[in-house]
Amino acid sequence: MKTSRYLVQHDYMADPSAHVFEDKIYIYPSHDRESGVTENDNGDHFDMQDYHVFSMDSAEADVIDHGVALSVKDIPWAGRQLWDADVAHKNGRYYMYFPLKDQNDIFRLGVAVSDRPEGPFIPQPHPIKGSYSIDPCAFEDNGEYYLYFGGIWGGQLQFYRENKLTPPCHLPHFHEPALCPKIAKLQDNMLEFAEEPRDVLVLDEEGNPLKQGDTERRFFEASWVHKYQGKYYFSYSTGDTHLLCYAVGDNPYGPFTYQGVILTPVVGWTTHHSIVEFKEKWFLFYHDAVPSGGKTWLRSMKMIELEYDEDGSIKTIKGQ
Ligand code: FUB
Repeated sequence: MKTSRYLVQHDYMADPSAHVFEDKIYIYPSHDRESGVTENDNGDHFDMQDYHVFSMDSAEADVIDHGVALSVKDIPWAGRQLWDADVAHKNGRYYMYFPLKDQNDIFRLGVAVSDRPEGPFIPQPHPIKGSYSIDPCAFEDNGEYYLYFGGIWGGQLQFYRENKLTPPCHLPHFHEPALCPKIAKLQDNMLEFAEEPRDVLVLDEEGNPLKQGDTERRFFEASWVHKYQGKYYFSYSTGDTHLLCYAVGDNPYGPFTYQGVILTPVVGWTTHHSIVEFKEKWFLFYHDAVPSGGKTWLRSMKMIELEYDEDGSIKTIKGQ
């Protein structure tokens, strides 16, 4: 059994998005803090104000904190709450995609640009046109870049139908198909969507979309995509049932067929991750709230080696 390790002792960091840039692992987490905001189902207590970037020369190395890379005070359209971000590299530039509530308290996705993987990242003046909800995940495939996003409850995905904000819009009923995460190809300049966001379908073993009432399998938030042995692995959190799951497909758009659990519940309400290959080993980056004594808004990031069975299925890791 592989063992996990905490990556940072001096601060609270969550939702780690890990990538290999310049032969190192770079980690882009959310920066948790004690804001004093009362805990609620909208996630108002996740009141983050900046991002730090971290790097590691090897999987065993100490983690270097490169300091603040982007701050809410520098984002012209900012309201509040910088949640889970991700970074893509193209032609020597680094693009950070981040969710943030605008001045009407609606989550939009922004992009900020740097010449270095550790930043600082300079935000664009406006959010990405047509973007909404949370948890952007940038994925490159054959020179094309895609952004996955979405999250229900506090992530506001349930406010939208066919990419339009149509409140009051509720979650589907128990027997109806669950709300889908979204995908949009990015334009060459990496700053805008090249198409209308499309649904990412997660299917059961019979080829039917997972239902809203299937709470141990349906999508909640935290999209991540990686490729293993020619297959596309879409992984995500089931939110209120606290599992990290995955589904497999043949191309970035899916559909993806549900396969199983990557990580059983951790201490803390949220679970959120990334998966990356580094020097021929695979790693799961995630978080839990053990060091803060279970305060779900004060999370600590961790990593553990991820293993596959011969048929490509991921071996389940125990969160506790
Ligand atoms: O960190 C704030 C939010 O909590 C993230 O955006 C969600 O995925 C959950 O981890």
